[in-house]
Amino acid sequence: MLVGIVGKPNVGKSTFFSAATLKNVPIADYPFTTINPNLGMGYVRTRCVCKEMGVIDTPRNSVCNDGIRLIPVKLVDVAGLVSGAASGRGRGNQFLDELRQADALIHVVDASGGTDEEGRKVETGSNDPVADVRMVENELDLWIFGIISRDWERSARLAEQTGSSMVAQLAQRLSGLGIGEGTIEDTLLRLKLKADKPVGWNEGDLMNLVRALRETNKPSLIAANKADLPGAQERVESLRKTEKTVVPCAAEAELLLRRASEHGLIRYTPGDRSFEVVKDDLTPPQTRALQLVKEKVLDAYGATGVQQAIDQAYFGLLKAIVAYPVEDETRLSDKNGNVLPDAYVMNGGSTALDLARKIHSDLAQGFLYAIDARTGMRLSGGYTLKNGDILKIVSSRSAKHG
Ligand SMILES: Nc1nc2c(ncn2[C@@H]2O[C@H](COP(=O)(O)OP(=O)(O)O)[C@@H](O)[C@H]2O)c(=O)[nH]1
Ligand SMILES: [Mg+2]
Repeated sequence: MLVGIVGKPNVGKSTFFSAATLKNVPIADYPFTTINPNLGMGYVRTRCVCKEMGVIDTPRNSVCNDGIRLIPVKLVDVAGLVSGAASGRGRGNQFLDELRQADALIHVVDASGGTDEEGRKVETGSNDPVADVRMVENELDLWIFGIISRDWERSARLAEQTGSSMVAQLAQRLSGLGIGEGTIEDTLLRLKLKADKPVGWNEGDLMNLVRALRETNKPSLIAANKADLPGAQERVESLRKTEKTVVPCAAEAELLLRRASEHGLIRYTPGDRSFEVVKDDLTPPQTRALQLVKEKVLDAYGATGVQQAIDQAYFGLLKAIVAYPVEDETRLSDKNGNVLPDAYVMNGGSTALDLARKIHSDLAQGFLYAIDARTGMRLSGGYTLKNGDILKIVSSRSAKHG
């Protein structure tokens, strides 16, 4: 699973990405190093099962801070989108390539209204972020439209003449986006477009199809960033009138808190409502900066919003769940005695076999059954994982860990 950070230039995407991927808590087994500067690991934040199970855990692939589990997830900082990007303007084609791989989008807007449509700095409040949301969505739609509509009339006619469904052809065109036949069939049905009569579809029909496919394939939420600036609160409210999920956000504040925590000035777990100063000789500028974050962000909104946006993208939009594989189902440990060593973020609907596959292909190939550590019950490979499941995978082949 991969979440993309999108938006027009200068809204704070890179600041969001830097804050989200800054490691202010060390992880023992770090899952991957940066492949390119735009792709990195952030965390999702979830209540760990350690408290419920009454154990003190020793996480390896993730972190547990007093019962809060931070689990690495992938994020991609997509190049800024401007009007015309779909036809190659700006860094058009680059953003499309980065976007292709994303399963969901965090759409960052400038809630202070202080950047124009091209990302130039303007007077605070003079730009409407709702218009920016539409601009970016429109670019995404035009891009998908471009993929679908190429040589459309001829293909549609040919399909009707040969009596072949448009579903397969659309799926082929959209395979790069990972949109399969099932999604296309459902969407056509919902829009009452006949798959075997594509000649009758007009441009409006095609645009509706595109929009619906985008919403399914790239579900998104709005991170209303720069919420610390004057007037942002009003624009957060107006965004809430038109957008489904709006998370007020202050990426710069989150970056500051994570850095301060990394340097031992404060105690702060990403997503916390507050921080605690632990170093007693802060410089006056440090004290002032932290005080501002507290007043303008934490007290005003309850959090910086960066962690909340990521959690909402994974658990809300993508309906992800967390599973804890163990090798000893009574001690809840691995072979080396690490308790609840790993936590995996998985697609909603994943099975016990999917979990085995995620750990090691050998484990999946020799899959016999899984054991639910809570109940001791045996589960088959087709068992659908529930959030917080702790499972031992029993396999005829052993996986080599580490
Ligand atoms: N006040 C304020 N400024 C921010 C915030 N996040 C980013 N910025 C500033 O917005 C400008 C653009 O940020 P950047 O991350 O480079 O934007 P990008 O072009 O979307 O990647 C920079 O000057 C940041 O310091 C925020 O939460 N609050
Ligand atoms: Mg940037």
